[in-house]
Amino acid sequence: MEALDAIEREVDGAFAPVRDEHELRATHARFLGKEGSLTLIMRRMPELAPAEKKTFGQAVNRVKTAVESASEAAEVRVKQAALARELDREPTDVTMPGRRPRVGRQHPLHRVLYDVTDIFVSMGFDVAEGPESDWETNNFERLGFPADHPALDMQDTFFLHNEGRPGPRALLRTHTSTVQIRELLSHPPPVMIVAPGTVFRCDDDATHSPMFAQIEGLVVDEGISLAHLRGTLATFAQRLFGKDVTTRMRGSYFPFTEPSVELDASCSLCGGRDPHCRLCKGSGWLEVAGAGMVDPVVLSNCGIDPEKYTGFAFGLGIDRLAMIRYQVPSIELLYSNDERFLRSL
Ligand code: FA5
Repeated sequence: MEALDAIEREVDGAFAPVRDEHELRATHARFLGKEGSLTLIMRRMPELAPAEKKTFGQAVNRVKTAVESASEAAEVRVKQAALARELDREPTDVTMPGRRPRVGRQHPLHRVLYDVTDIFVSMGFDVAEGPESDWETNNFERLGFPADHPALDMQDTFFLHNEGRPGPRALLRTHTSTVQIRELLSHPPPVMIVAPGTVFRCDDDATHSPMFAQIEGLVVDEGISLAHLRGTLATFAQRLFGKDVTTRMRGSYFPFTEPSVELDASCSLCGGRDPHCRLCKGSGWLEVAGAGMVDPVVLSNCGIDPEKYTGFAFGLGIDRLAMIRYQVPSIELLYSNDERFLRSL
């Protein structure tokens, strides 16, 4: 017990001069390390008679607590001193401006996609969705692409699991026109939907990306004519590009529309007046959509009577619209996620 008392008297004096973590650890070990004075005393516990053990145990605990609290107090002192030394070395200039947290915002493709969808919703369209992987039948056959028809080459396709396997082939959809089929199979007319989404083709150059976005439009009801298509797309173009924009239709070909057209909008930048315009390249027109009257074969393939119902459909390339709106020279920029570019739009 005397030895214990002696140790207790040593504790405060031992920790008082401690200046750094190394000294702190050494001083702590002097009492409680493997060969520490308190550890050595505790090892002698078994030599004591049972009656003495209790008093001795309590005394040991008291001294141990004294060591731990002196050690903790010294640790706080050491850390504060280290911080003070560091602040002395590199004084903090409290007048420096703070660092503004960077706030993200919508990707330009999403901005265009939401704006375009909003325009159609305000005209009364519902929004429909379909899966990005689909069956070949929904992507091609029911849309009137005959097997092995040259029109299939227009959309170089990523097939999923196929070669040599029986049964239907799956693919990454090459256009959002798959949603026309899914919609017509599941809803009787009248149908009036737009279907935005991601599509995939084996395509890669300044204006073509292997993954891009389209928005499909489909209206099927009694008495729908090409005039409805023209009016819808003309109104859309004016809402997106401005009131002064005019539209024109050119004859085209898609297996699932008859007649088929391409819709062009007059150039929103030069209005057709600048032969060197960087947007329309002097032609005065920008290609905006593929479209047409739904081919009666498509309606029959989906169990809808083509004698009773007619319809129109269109497909817009969202990436192209974004490139026109933000004057982006290469489609790759929309996918490479370079923050400097994205922040500039
Ligand atoms: C189609 O995909 C038809 N499904 C559109 C359609 C729908 C016609 C309904 C009639 C009725 P097309 O292959 O032309 O058509 O593509 C439509 C638009 O997608 C193009 O005008 C273009 O803007 C965009 N596009 C096509 N391929 C790419 C690509 N690789 N990268 C970026 N945009 C593309």
